[in-house]
Amino acid sequence: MGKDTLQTGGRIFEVDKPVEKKKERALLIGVASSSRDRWVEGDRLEELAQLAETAGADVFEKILQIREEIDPAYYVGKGKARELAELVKAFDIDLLIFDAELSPSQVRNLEAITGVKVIDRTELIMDIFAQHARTSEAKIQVELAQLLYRLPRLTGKGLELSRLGGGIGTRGPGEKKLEVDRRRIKDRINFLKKKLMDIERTKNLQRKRRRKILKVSLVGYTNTGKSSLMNLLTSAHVKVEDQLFATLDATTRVLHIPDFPIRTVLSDTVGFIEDLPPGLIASFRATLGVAREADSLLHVIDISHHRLEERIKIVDKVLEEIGCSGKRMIRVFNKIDLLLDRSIIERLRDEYPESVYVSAKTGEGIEELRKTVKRVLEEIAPGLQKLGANL
Ligand SMILES: Nc1nc2c(ncn2[C@@H]2O[C@H](COP(=O)(O)OP(=O)(O)OP(=O)(O)O)[C@@H](O)[C@H]2O)c(=O)[nH]1
Ligand SMILES: [Mg+2]
Repeated sequence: MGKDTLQTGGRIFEVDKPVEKKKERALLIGVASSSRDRWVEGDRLEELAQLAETAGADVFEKILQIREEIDPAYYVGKGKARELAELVKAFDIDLLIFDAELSPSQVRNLEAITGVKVIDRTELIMDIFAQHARTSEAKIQVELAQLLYRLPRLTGKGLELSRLGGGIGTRGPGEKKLEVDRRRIKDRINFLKKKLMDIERTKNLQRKRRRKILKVSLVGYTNTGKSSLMNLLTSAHVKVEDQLFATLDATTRVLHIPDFPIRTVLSDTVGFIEDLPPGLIASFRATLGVAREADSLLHVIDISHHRLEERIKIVDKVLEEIGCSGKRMIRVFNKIDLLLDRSIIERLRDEYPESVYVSAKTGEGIEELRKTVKRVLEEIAPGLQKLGANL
């Protein structure tokens, strides 16, 4: 197989010549405001690459630019934009993904200069949600979030919501639907909102009927092992994938706790991520309702991730945003089988008194998790125990 090389901006790129093209080839671009920030942005680009792969792209290269101020016209500056155009041409790139929220004019200018589709982090996340949505509830929620994101990005000059080509960043509401005018999009938004309100009302009724049941909910960053733990702790068969946002629906199953008299259920929920688009959080209100209604939360954390403390903060913040702060929470540090050095566990135990260390893969620590859940439920349901015997 032949190689292509291209030198640009002091870097040499070498890649196999594309033989058969199936996936969209994506170039990822991030900007750090100082060289000190480059590590943080580097990590974010790493996550963006994972998101892009989950969406079905073939990540060609990640480009990190240090730039004190964002260019209002091109985000990265015109010189860099020209460089991107060169790369696009030389390497047959289909798609540019920016680790930012781009303004409509930045997208337009970048698409004009490079000739390919340009999307940002929010659109990429929404695309994954659109691809993974299975139930009608999830589909409605994603469509609503996408329309809410795109509506203010419409300009009056005939630029429709439809984008260059198809594929990543264009999924969700069909192209036809996107070409309708603002008025009809607003009508559609109102219609979807009403439908979601109906769903929420029905769910609230169901929950009221289940009031005498104790509810525990798994929450946490995406890909930390929530669904794996759900399957281990209950008889559920939730899809487990090494992908971001594999789960978009809340599954609820009976959680059997030995010698515990109150019926208890466990729910799996959609994962969180840094900069989760606010439209998505708002749209997923009904699905996230299970976390809001829970008596206790199991916050699942991937202990092998090098930025786990930041991720804990991100999840805590989202939980606050969706009205879950102040709930009794057990921190479940998962994937301990991946640790080379276990001394981190002692440090985390000091910092998080209510924490458990498990591996959904090997089963290590699961008994301790069950015991901790039982102890916490006994504490939050005093007196209910005697009552519960009759439930
Ligand atoms: N090594 C190891 N891998 C694990 C463990 N638990 C889960 N995984 C893997 O981590 C990946 C994500 O697991 P899931 O259970 O789908 O994670 P999730 O939190 O439900 O992810 P989303 O629904 O996408 O947010 C899968 O590839 C799992 O096989 C563990 O304890 N150890
Ligand atoms: Mg899951």
